[in-house]
Amino acid sequence: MTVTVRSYLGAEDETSLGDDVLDGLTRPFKELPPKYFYDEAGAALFDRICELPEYYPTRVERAILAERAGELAALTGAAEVVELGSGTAAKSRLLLSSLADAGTLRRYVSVDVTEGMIRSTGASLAEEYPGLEVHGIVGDFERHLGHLPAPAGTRIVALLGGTIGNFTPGSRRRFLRGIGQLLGPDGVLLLGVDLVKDPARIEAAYDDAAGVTAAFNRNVLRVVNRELGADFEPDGFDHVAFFDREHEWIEMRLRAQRRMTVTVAGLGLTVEFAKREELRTEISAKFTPERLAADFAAARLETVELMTDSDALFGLAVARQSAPRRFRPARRRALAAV
Ligand code: SAH
Ligand code: AVI
Repeated sequence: MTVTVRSYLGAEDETSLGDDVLDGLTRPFKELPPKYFYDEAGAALFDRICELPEYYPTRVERAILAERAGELAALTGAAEVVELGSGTAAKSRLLLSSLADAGTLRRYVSVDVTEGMIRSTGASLAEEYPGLEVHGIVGDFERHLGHLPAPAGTRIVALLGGTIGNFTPGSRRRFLRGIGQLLGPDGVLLLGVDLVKDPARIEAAYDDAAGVTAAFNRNVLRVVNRELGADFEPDGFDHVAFFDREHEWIEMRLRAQRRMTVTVAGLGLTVEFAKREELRTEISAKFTPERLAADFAAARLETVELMTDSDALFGLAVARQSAPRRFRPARRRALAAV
């Protein structure tokens, strides 16, 4: 059994948390990046979200994969799955099993900020798939993809769960462009995207009756308290989730119940919150096939197939690098004549 785990999170990441929090809390409209939700407690809360009746993305994406994983294995003949933001890899096992059955699977590479998850999932996968090489990277997929090992053969890069929706539009395209460069000539991107639908359905998924998403949202304040010596009172903030119809994304915010002064000792920072002032903690963009195609085009990718469920709730896109642009002699001649 070969499991290798490398961590690229270190002192500079505490600095990067500090910089992000300083930036976010001093903006005219306060915000914090969603990647800080996922300490061990946040990761456990996310797992509970995935089981909620209102949170359809996990269930539907799993069903699509269960139906189509065999086709994906046949289409790609992949030797390697590189999963970004892998979490517990619950759904990726469907893909790994199909590739193992097809006899092509050699290596699974996971990248996640949550170390415990990388270690425990890596150990379980190595046991479940005898002969599988497992390489775990504890790191930030926006900064550490340069540490991926060289490809072990045809690659599938998987970004599941709708995580791409947590990027703002410009960084989303930049990120997809970076992923394109990891694919090589034969590799594909497998991208889970939540689709635009009735806003009430989306809002319910982010504001569940049991209050698990609210606890997940407030957890980011606990992370900042612990890591940067802040004194946020998480229970002094209300969970807010609403669908922004113009941008077609859900926003999660935390709304101060009263006027508050928060100190972030590690940054020597004091922040004032007005009563009902909101702090944005996440956007989760929802896609149409057109938006996805435009993002892919901007990232020099093209859709091979967009697999969806019969209610078009969620999509699983297969994309590859677009063919390089052809040399156009006629246009060059015209330019030369000017
Ligand atoms: N892919 C899983 C988990 C999705 S939750 C699924 O589909 O269910 C998002 C995952 O991405 C979490 O495990 C979180 O720890 C990880 N994550 C979030 N931001 C990250 C970042 N910047 N770099 C690496 N991992 C990140
Ligand atoms: C990880 N990510 C895709 C989830 C989402 O749906 O945007 C995180 C989440 N936030 C609230 N519920 C789940």
